[in-house]
Amino acid sequence: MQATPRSSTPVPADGPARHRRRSRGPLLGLLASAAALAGLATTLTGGANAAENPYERGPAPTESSVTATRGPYAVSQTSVSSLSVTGFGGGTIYYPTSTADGTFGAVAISPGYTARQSSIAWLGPRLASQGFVVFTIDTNTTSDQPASRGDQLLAALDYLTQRSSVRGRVDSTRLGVMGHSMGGGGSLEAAKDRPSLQAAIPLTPWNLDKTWPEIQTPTLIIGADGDSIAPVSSHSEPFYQTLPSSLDRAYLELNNATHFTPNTSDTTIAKYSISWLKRYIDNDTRYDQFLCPLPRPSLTIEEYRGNCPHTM
Ligand code: 9J3
Ligand code: ZN
Repeated sequence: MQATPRSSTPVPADGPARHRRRSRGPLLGLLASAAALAGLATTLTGGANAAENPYERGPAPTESSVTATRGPYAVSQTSVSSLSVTGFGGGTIYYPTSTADGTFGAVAISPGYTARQSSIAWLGPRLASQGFVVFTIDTNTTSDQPASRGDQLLAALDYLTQRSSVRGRVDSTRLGVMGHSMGGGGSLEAAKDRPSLQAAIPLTPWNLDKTWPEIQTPTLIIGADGDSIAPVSSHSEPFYQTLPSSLDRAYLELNNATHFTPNTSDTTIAKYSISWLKRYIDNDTRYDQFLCPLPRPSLTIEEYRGNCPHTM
């Protein structure tokens, strides 16, 4: 559904704190010059520009790289048995095979009511190949409600960072949540309960709670124009509209889509999910080009509301 777009909020004129400069002594100056040269070298070779942003991973993005079925990282996967964990139902961890680029941010993803991890499995390799550790989970029971799914997403992130076989590959300070339907409702619950989360992406979310003013995590809500199970007018739209207006937030309504569009490979979901996770989990401003100016309606986008990114 269309509504009058709200104006975007500009970045403060003094810029983010870590970009401010102050005078320094000769030794620090020398180190800074060396860092600048290293930054130049990595820029020229297309590598991660660690001097500018220590969380940046992978080459500079293009329209083609964010819409591709696979990103630059080869992906491995490992199964987590429900018998080996508590607080959620096990799952599959997809992660970049190489350890050469250090740790990665991570995202846990919950399926919806009656569904299992297979229903959201396409997102595992799709997102991990862009440079994230991705944990697609099963819930304890397929009828668990959104608040429980939120708790389970957080239990899965705790398992991932503290006990999993890939814990050494994960930066435990850079975590996000996603989910489909009641799992999307669960991702809102998780963000409400744990404001240290860096990104949330509910996919055609369903929840009886219609108001989310407590959320402090940058949130991209993806709805579907033809959703008759979680209609956007009573789910995604009020969820988005009740997020704090000061928050980095967006509402993407898929055109010609249904409640189950997030259950199969979808280029629009992938493009904006990758951009959101990169921008807010990795602080990677190279992805601002896909989020700002706000996407216009198109064959795949019914409408888009939100602000240009300003969180650092
Ligand atoms: O996870 C979902 O697909 C939630 C939609 C639903 O069936 O809610 C009715 C209780
Ligand atoms: Zn509420």
